[in-house]
Amino acid sequence: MRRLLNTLYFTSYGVFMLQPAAATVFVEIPDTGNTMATATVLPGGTTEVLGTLDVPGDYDLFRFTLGTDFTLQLDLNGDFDENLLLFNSLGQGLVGDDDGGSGLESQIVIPLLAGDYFIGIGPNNTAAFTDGGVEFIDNDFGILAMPTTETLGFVAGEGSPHNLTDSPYTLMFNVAVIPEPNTLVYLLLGLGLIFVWHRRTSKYS
Ligand SMILES: [Ca+2]
Ligand SMILES: [Ca+2]
Ligand SMILES: [Ca+2]
Ligand SMILES: [Ca+2]
Repeated sequence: MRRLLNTLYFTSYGVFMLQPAAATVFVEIPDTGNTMATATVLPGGTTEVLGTLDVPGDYDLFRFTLGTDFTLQLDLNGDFDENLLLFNSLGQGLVGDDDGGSGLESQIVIPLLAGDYFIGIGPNNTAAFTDGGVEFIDNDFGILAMPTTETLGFVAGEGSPHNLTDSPYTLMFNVAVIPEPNTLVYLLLGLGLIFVWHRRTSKYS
């Protein structure tokens, strides 16, 4: 069944709500760091981040708070081959995505518990490294069954740093609304009864 997507926002208390109005945009000025310690904390209410890979070797890390359990959808669009990485509050890897969206764009859809998370952004071959420089998750990993045991030190390129300049991107937060299994059963049951009723009335009319 097609998932219904609604934009959401998290309030100043860090609680995500279904969004009734326009997007709340955060602009990455100045450049956010690529380490847990230097990651920009997104303000409550942010639904969209407008960022830039300004100079060669610019990788971006953001921190945000999820106030309620949600199946979150992250979409990263730009004019380069986007990569997206997601970490829990400890900096352990949860997801790496390269081209999960349209074309080369990145998309992550994952059920998350309330808490703090980090999002890493870069072009193709972006990966996460421990403080000691050991790579533990990259853009091609997909959703992990369990968080990695390693802890994030920084995000960077797997090989040589990228050579992009002035490359803007948009990161969007959405909630994937998936019907409860019970709701689906009742819906199908209802459709079945309507079908039977229709056949009966057709037969006797
Ligand atoms: Ca940047
Ligand atoms: Ca940066
Ligand atoms: Ca990509
Ligand atoms: Ca890749």
